[in-house]
Formats: sequence, structure tokens, C-alpha cells
Amino acid sequence: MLVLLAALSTIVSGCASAEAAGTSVEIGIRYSRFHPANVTVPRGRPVTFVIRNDDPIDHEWIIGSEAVHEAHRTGSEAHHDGRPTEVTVPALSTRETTVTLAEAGSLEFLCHLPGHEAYGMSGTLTVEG
Ligand SMILES: [Cu+2]
Repeated sequence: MLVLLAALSTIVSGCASAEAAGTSVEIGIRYSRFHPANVTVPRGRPVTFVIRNDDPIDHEWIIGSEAVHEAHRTGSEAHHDGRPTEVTVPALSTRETTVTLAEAGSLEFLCHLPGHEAYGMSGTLTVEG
């Protein structure tokens, strides 16, 4: 199973070369996966993420440091609203959020609904510049 997941993530990364250098990035959700799973954005400029959930179940898109994710793994927030880096995306809907990332580096984006991260609902946001 791990091998299969690794192979799948390679495929997803491979077809995800639509890395966005602009100020708007589309991230799709299908079968509890993010597409693309690797996104590159510029540092210090507002980036609008358009997150489209094609699944018939709710998902989340949460970006942050490992500390942020650890808090959400054990947290109890069932719904996210009001923080641009933490977005609930209801079934079959699209949400937009605008974030300016001040530091170059790499952040994970995850869905913290039960079981989703373990299933593979994760991605990497690279902040360049
Ligand atoms: Cu999810």
C-alpha cells in the first residue's frame, strides 16, 4: 500500500507541473487528493488560491508550519472560517482565499478531517524569492 501511495504521489507530482508563478492558483480536490499537489508561489505578494472541491464530501485546505498542522491534528475545530490560511471547502463547492507569504520556504497544505491526511490529502507549497 505504501508503495502504491508513493507511486501515485509521483504521478500526481509529475502531472502537476502547472506550477503557478502568478498571483492566482487553482487547486482542485478530487477523490480526496489535491491537484496539483505541488504549488509554487512568489514571496511577499498576495496570492489568491481558488480551491475547487469536486468531491461529494467536505474537505479543508490548511497551510502552515508543522506546529500549525500538529495543532489541527489534535484540535477540535470542525469548521474553518475567518483565517485566510484555513479554509473549509464544502462538498461540490469552490472557495477563494488570498494569502501573502512573507517568508521563502516550503509549507505543507493538508486536509485535517479524520483520515484524510493519512489517505494522502496533502500537498507542498513552495514560496520562492
Ligand atoms: Cu479532506
